[in-house]
Amino acid sequence: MNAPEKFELTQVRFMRAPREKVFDAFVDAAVLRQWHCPRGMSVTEGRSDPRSGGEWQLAMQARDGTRHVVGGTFRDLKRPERLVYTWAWLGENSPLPGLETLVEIQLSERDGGTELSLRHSGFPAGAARDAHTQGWQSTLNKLVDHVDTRGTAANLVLLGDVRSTYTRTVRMALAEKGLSYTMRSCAPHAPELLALNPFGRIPAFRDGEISLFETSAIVMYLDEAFGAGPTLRPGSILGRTRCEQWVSAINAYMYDTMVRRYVLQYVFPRGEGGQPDRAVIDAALKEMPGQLAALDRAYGAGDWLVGGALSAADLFIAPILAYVEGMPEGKALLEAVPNVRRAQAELCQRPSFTSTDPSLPPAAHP
Ligand SMILES: N[C@@H](CCC(=O)N[C@@H](CS)C(=O)NCC(=O)O)C(=O)O
Repeated sequence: MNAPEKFELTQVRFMRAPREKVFDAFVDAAVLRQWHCPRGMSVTEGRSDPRSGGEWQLAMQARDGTRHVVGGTFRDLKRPERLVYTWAWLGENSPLPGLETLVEIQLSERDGGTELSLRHSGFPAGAARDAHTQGWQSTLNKLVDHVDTRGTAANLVLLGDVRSTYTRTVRMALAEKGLSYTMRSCAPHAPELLALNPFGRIPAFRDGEISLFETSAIVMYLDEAFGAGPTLRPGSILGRTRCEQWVSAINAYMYDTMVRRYVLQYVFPRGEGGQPDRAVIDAALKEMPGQLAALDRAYGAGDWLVGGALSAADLFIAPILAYVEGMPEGKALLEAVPNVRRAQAELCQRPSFTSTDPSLPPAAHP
């Protein structure tokens, strides 16, 4: 059996910020309140008495109102390089009642910024350590957002190709949420991509140490982890499930028909003599009117695929329709679906759409 002291975690993070700023972020109650909780939560109360033997305490609140209180005692404070304090969950929601663990933080200067090394020890089991690892990863992302000169772009990295419709969907979601990020150009199945997505498709996404693949999962994460901007999933059960229904249909059938078997046949012709494969295109063209008519009925007189506001479903379909429109049969196909055309024209006005136009010069893409 493992001895209890074996159950500890370490995290190492670089941030473009002076050590003093990082140190103060851990001990100044006003600053702690701005970041010290995982994404999607908020700090509702915080106090701190930063001297050896002084106490600190924070209350964090989840979206559903659940309150988690944590606190402890400062043991060692050597600004700006070392900080040691105890950590115990308090109150009725404590996952580890009566247990005191230890946090040790070392701050070193590196490349004009700070490397933070954190050790959290004293967990009774691997499950508690792993839950705290996830919590720290997310919480340190918020610290980096807060202190790093690049803001969220120090954490949020999108791997993909600005020409890919799925990559554009995520970029539109990031723009709608007002989040700055780092775009890393990456081809499908490139080693860097495969390290994050075993299926090799683009896009993949990182928030600090946390990584995700599949566009709908990434969009859901952005929506739930960041309070800013419009919510991309409707609030009602029916709205949310309808949104999921359209995202799923776009993923399962419409992308395949409209992009893979139509647009891409023109853009990357693979037929005889380097020509588009007519048989493949004609087969896709047979399916497209039915799919577009289904979309047309869903829009009805409104501008949004689901409910009365923008949702993830609109972000999935808009980049696909934009490509279809530019293809030889595209205009005629869209002529037949006036609701789709009207809704798409409305969406094309949004800054999230115009700023992610794949034909913009490379410098325009973050
Ligand atoms: N279901 C995936 C689909 C992603 C996808 O198919 N991306 C295309 C580019 S738009 C791709 O990587 N294609 C390369 C391939 O199929 O190997 C998602 O939602 O992210």
